[in-house]
Amino acid sequence: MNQSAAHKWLGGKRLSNPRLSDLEPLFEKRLAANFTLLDQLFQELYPGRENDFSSLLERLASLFRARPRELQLQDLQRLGAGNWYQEGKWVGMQLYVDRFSASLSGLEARLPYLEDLGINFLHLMPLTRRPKGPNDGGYAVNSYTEIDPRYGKTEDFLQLTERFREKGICLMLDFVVNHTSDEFSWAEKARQGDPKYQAYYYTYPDRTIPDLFEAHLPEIFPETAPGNFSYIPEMDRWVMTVFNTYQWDLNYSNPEVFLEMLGNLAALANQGVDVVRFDALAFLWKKIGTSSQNLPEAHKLIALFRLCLQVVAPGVIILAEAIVAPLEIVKYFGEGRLEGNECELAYNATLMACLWDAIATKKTSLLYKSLLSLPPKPPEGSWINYIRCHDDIGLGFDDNHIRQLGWDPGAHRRFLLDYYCQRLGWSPAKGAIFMFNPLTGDGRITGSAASLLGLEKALETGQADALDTAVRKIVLMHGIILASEGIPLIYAGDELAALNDYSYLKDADKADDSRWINRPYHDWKAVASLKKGKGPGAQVFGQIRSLIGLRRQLPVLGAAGKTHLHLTGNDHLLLFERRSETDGVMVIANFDAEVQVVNASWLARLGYLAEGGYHNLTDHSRGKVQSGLLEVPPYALMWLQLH
Ligand code: OTU
Repeated sequence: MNQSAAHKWLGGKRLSNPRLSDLEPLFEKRLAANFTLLDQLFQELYPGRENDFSSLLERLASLFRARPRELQLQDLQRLGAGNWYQEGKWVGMQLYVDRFSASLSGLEARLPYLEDLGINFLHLMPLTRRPKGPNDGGYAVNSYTEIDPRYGKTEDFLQLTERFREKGICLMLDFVVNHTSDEFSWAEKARQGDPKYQAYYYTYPDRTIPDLFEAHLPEIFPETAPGNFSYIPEMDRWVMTVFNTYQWDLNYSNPEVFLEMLGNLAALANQGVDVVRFDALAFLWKKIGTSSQNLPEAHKLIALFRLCLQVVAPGVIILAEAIVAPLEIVKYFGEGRLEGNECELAYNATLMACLWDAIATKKTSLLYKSLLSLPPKPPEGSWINYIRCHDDIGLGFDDNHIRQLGWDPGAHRRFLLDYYCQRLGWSPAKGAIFMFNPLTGDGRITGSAASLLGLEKALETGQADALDTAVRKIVLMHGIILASEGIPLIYAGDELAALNDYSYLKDADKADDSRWINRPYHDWKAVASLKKGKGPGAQVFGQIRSLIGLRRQLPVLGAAGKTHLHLTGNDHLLLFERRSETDGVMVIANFDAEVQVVNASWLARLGYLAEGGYHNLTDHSRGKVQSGLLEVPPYALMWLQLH
């Protein structure tokens, strides 16, 4: 930390916007506070590029000036309030605006629905311009800031973010930081032969370097985009395309790319975005001879973005979209000197994958093993807890854990794919397989929560007990994320038990991507009949809504409670406690089709039973304990409060 060093780099220049005169000293203060690490990381990533570092400092000054005053003030409030994202009040939903409400103004009209459900944190899927043909649901970007006309105008978006601020709704948007579309202006110029922009991507005149990379790179979309490079005839060069062929990987070894992308990030923040989801951030740095995922340089680069935001928009936080091995995920909160300087939020992909494992096996053994071996996250970091998102469900377990349970990792993964992807006649699940790779046997799972949990099949057969079981499983899964530490995030439609959407098969631009099966259009007819409805949709909605309400009433389920995982010896159950000094909730979930039992005297000793009876907050049921055992019905979710 060194004020005068920062001053020197700025050439002694002072900021001149008079409207911000009262905020002005903040820039230098913040820069000075972050200068040492910023300087170190920049020199390590870009040795000998002093001129680019001066450009970075100048850019930071202008980005600071460009931040709207209202947001500057919000930054100050948030800095004063501490870790605002760790307050217990947040309950999130993820949605595609076109599929939920047709447009941005339509979304404004639907806010009462979300408020009634208890949602105050929204992840809106990509909104900016994208190619007309296949565009990976907007993850191929033609612009980082211009709203795609299909959603409305930029003014509609700005108006919406203002409404969100009035109502206290937190807005999360994507920053597709790893790649642009092949129609992005830089890609266009590269294609026309401009060497400056060819150097914004990884482009090569022949296969020599691509082949060296390929020797160690896995394939992300092996069915539809095999390999990691695409030949572009117009420029007669190969370009790195790790995801789809129309998504060109940005070359962050070029400091100009970092500078430009920082501008795009700040512009996003300045539109009123509170949480920036760094898409595919594990892939940001490439190195021959490695898988080019989770490299130390990627962490440094993310920290560099974070430190720059710390100077220009410190109220804005970053979510790590790192759907990677359990031990790698937690590193995105920042380790060592990067602790507290990387991402504030990360997806709890380990919990997510293990919950699906528990449903299929009816056992919680792998869930416990994975959770117990997770390194603790730093106190500044928080999880986003979810049961599924717009993507596939990957089987992100540690093979060693599977082995330690006496199972064979290959066979276990095959079983899960078979169970969820309709290869076992007896399985209630109705999902689809995504990106099966015959070489490795790897594949991922797609499907809406309700269809994966048996509702679609139950409706087809009309069996009442199967219907009831599916509803219980949907509530069970949501009840766990709603009682977990961090921000729960529900996928829009799952609260209504939405089934798979097969309409994508008729759309040539989507038909080869089975993730569209789990991105249904919101069923407003079902919403309109909720009051009268007694069907599974209405049951699920009613119960999820009431669990959200309970979460709000019980501060211990929010920020106040620490988490204690309890091993009971019964491998069909998950038991965890949220505990503060004065309050506690014991969460009990039964993943089995039979009644399972918990030792009642142990529960009583901890304070979760009174006068020999229990009170389950989730359905207000009360009951007596018999023969010293608490009975947990099939697929039941219990929240017991400390007496
Ligand atoms: C992300 O996911 C997005 O969530 C996807 O919707 C995009 O298609 C993709 O990036 C490209 O922008 O491969 O199947 O962590 O799992 O980053 C999903 C690795 C994906 C990947 C993840 C990626």
